[in-house]
Amino acid sequence: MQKKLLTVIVFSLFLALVAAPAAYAKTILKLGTSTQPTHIYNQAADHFAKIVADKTGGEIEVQVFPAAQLGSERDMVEGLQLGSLEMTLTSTGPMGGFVPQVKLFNLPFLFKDRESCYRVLDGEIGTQIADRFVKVGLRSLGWFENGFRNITNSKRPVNSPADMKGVKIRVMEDDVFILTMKAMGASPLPMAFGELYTALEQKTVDAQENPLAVIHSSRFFEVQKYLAMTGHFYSPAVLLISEATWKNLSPKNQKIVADAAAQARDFERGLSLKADQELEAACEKEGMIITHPDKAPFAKAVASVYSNPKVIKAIGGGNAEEGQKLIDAAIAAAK
Ligand code: EAX
Repeated sequence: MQKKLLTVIVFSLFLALVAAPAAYAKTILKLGTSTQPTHIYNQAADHFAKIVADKTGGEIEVQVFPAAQLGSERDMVEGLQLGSLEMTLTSTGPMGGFVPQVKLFNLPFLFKDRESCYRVLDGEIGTQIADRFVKVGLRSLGWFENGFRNITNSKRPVNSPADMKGVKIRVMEDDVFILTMKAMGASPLPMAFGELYTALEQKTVDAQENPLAVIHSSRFFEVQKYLAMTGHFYSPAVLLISEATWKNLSPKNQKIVADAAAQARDFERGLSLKADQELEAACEKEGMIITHPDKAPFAKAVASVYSNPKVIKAIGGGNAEEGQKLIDAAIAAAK
């Protein structure tokens, strides 16, 4: 009898140690994005998921939900704060509403080239701004890339700011984007990305601006005839994890997740560069008429955004002096 009891206890212990972890310890991290499945965000998210699965032996499963299935970029970031979503890869479009200093990166023509972007984002300025996410329940796992944004429209070829006059253009939901397009002479309308294709199709707006990787994967060439390579904004993306989720990971898994994110970031930046090299021709093949305007008149037209007191104060999180310091530091580092 005693022997039988012992066997039962030993067997139960065995089950608890061996079977239970496999059945109960699996962590699922849902990761949402706004863009189409073929877009570089989702290729990078899949890459990240694979590394995490391999390195944790399947203990952590990252599930990717593209195409705003889980809501707009803003909704998803809020989801991370509320605990209804674990991860998102988003543009800075909505991020100024959570950490105002992020608006710094929304300034037009701030960066010269990719080197200059990475120097600022991966250096002191980008790191200090990313560190602010923790206070609002979010944790940055690195600055990814959306890319240099170009203007598409259904009206006319754009060669100078004069061609943008009165053009109704959808912008991301941040006042820096709105003010920039106004300074260019256009009529901006802030709108979530998920509504954009239909808005272009139904002519609610004439124009939009996005990197080639977004324009091509979202098939905007079906509803927009003209593409102008203005590169007026550099749009970073950020991989975010809910701070509550992060805290629940073991130190070992935190390291795996952070390392996988760093690898995915480099992978994604590579895809973004490749997209810029290849997708102009691909858009042309789809029937778009492409122009390469001189950027100087555009930069001149939007220079007033940098001296706008509202913008300076907003970038400083309500403190104009702080904002000006950040802008000056970014300009110097981006040179
Ligand atoms: O983050 O809203 C936008 O135009 C963004 O560039 C897009 O959703 C990718």
